[in-house]
Order: sequence, then structure tokens, then C-alpha cells
Amino acid sequence: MNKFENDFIFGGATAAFQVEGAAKEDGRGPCCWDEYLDRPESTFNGDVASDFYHKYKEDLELSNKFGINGIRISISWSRVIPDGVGEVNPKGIKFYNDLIDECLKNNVEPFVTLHHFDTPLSLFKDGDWLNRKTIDHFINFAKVCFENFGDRVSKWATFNEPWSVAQNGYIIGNFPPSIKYDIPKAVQTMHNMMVAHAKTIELYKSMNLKGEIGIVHTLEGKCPITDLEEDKRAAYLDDTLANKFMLDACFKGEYSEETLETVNTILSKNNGSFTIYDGDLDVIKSAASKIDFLGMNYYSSHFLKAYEGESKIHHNGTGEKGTSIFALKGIGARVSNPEVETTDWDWPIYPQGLYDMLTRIKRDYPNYKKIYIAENGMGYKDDFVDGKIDDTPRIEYIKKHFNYILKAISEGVVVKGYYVWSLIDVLSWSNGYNKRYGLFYVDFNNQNRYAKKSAYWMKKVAETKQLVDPSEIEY
Ligand code: BGP
Repeated sequence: MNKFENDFIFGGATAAFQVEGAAKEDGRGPCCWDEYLDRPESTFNGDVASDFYHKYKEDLELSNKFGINGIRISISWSRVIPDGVGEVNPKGIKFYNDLIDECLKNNVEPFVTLHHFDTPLSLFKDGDWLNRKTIDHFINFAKVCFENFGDRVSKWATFNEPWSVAQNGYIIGNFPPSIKYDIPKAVQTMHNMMVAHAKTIELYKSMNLKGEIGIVHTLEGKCPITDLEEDKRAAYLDDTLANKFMLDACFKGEYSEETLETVNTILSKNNGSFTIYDGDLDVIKSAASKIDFLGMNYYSSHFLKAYEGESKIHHNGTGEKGTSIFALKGIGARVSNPEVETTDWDWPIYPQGLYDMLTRIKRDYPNYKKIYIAENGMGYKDDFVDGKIDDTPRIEYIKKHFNYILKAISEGVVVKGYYVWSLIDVLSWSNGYNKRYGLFYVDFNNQNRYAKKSAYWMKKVAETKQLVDPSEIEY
């Protein structure tokens, strides 16, 4: 198959904190990221970001003009409920009502995520997802959103990437609360988020709204660097923790015996454990039969080698190629594969990993109903030359991934849409503003937007439903 179906969504993705700005406007309360980026060593913050709060009409018009018919947005919890638990902010509700209406007016269907990393600050300080009360507060927030926007939004995601919340916050330490190597806390966070996810699915289904609801997971391929048994084991361990644990919860409605045993082995090597509370597994089981879709974020795969030492990580947040280090006690080390190129931020470019993941979902989780590629894209230091941005490497990246999506579709995997990360250039959580992903360039000095070559390419793909050659694009 070399063509997309007519109903395939060609979308662009954003997230509230990364694009909105207006951090202190119209009653928005602080979230954990405001405080985190306010610390002295941080060189950037999200106060203005891409100014989407004021410029969303322009961005949606651009989307429409370039054939983009879907947008991922997320709702800032602290804009809607400023302290996370109390009064609803009418100006927050109005903003999202206006934004959703504007999406529909431009034929850009909104795909709305309830939590994209930005827990309200007061709840974050109380322990974030390690505090079980956060689950109840989140359900309350979800209810407010479903009641106010559920008549027009037909695609909801409970969470964006619980794995990133857990891994980056408690293992890498480049997300708040900036803790390193605490795998037990990471696992407890994931489990508690799985309970919150399941309860939100139950709530949504009980409200008889017309849309669909799912979750967005980042799924990273884990490949052994050699055929040695110990390297295969390292890949298996990393995969179980990062991918299988939560896929099992969302689509099997349980942690399989094997998954649990593996996670517990990793935890015991890290002197810890995690707790499953009464009733958790019942709600997880029940929600797994109701989930409507899997949102899959795929950027990269990792190559694993056995490793027996202490945990050791260096995050490359500057784009200085070759500076990453990643080795975890009880799991393995991520190493570079000389045959696979990487981005400047050391992310291996491995499109086949996307195909492998798609076919795995069909094989291992046959009750999945459909998949949206909810994020895929390439961080790149775009050159802005006379108002033009030739980002051919990004187009090549996207095209290769599209090819593998088409291959998976031809083999029966149900993929209904693709949201490029990102629609416009945005703040990158732990890298700042020079790691660009957008189809539309944002000049952060004046907030002007410019269509990159990739936007023109995407337009052609959306029109023809075919993967045109970038050299055919007049730019
Ligand atoms: C995903 C997040 C996005 C986005 C993207 C790119 O994990 O869901 O919000 O930021 O990754 O990552 P980064 O900005 O770190 O390069």
C-alpha cells in the first residue's frame, strides 16, 4: 500500500505549557514547570513560549491553509483550576471553549490531552503522582473538562507519556522533581498514573459522551546491541519497564505475571518496591475493556548492552552530539550503534522501530481498537535564511517514518492518523528553544510564524495522500 486512506488525519501536535505562554494571565495558577524553570540555573522559561494563547487563531488558519486537519492540544489544569483542587476559573474555561470552537471552524479536529506534564504546583509540592490524593483531584479536573468541552471534543487522552513523567522526573532528573536514579519512585508514579488513567476512562464512559478516549504513550524500541544473551536481557529489562508495564495495564488490564516479576527484580536490585493498593487492579481491568485507542509517540529506539555498575546518566540538552551517557543499575546501558545515525541530541533515528512497535501492538494487545501516531518528528537547529527554512533532513525523517506506517497498515495494523511533533516551534522541556520541531518556524523575538519547507511538503502529502519526494516541493 502506498497511499493513505481518505479519512487519515494529518495533524500537528502541541502541549499547553510548551506553546501557550500567558503564564500569569487571566487567573492561571502556577504549575510544576513554572517553578522548575524559575530556578537560577535555568536559561529559559515558559512565560511566553510560542504565545499560542494570543496567536492560536493565526496558527489554526495556517494549519487549515497547509492541509493539517487535526491538532493535539492539552488543557492546562492550573488554567482551569488554578490551585488544582478548588474553584474553577471561568476565564480558563472560556479560553479553551474559544480555542476548541476555532479549531472546528478551521476544520482542524482537536485531540485533547488532559495532562501533559504540567501538574498544578500545589499538588506537585504535595507529592505529585506519588500522592494518591492527586488521583482524585485529577478525576475532578477531568470531570470539569468533560462537562465543559465534551460536547465538541471527540478525541480525549488521559495522559501524555506517563513514562516521561516517571523516567525524566525520577531517573534522569531533567524534569521536576529532578530526582536521579530512583527507579522505585518511577514505578510507583507509573502505577498511580495507571490508576488515574483507568478511573478517568470509567468516568468518561459513565457520562455517555459521544467521543473516544485513550492514552498517549511514548514507546521506544529496545534493541540488543549484539546477539549476546546478556545484551538481549538488558533490552528486555528496559523494554519491560518503559513499554510493557503500562501497555499491559492499559490493554490487558493487568500486569502479567512475567511483567511483574521482571519489574520486581529490577526494583530489588535498586533496593525498593512499589505498592498496588486495594481496588487498583479492578479498575485497571475494567478500563482496559473500554479504552478506545492508543496514542503512540515514537521518536527513537535504544540499543542496549549489559551493564553491572551503578547508575550513571548525562542528559544531552544542548545538542552537542555524542555527549549522552545512560546506564542504569539492574537494567543495562544505552549505547550508540555505529550503523544508526542520530540527531544532534543523540536520539537514534531508527524508523523501523516504529514499524516493529506497531506490529507488536497488533500481536500482543489484540484488543487495541486503533492507533494514532500522536507524536513523531525531528529536533533540528533550523537555519532561518531570508525568511526561508529548508528543513529537508526533517522531511526525510518524517517520510521514512510514514513509509513504515504505510507498511504496518498494509499488514493490518489500524492506524488512523499522524500528528507531527510539532505543529509550530515550541519550548522543549529540558532543551529550551533551540531544539526546533515545528512545521512552522517561530521567531521567538517577535512571535512571527513562517512555513518551513516541511509544511509545504506535508500539505502536498495531505492533498495527494502519497509520500511525495521532497525535491518536488517548490520552495
Ligand atoms: C515528547 C513530549 C513532547 C515533546 C517531545 C520532544 O516526549 O510529549 O512534549 O517535548 O517529546 O521532546 P524534547 O522536547 O525533549 O526534544
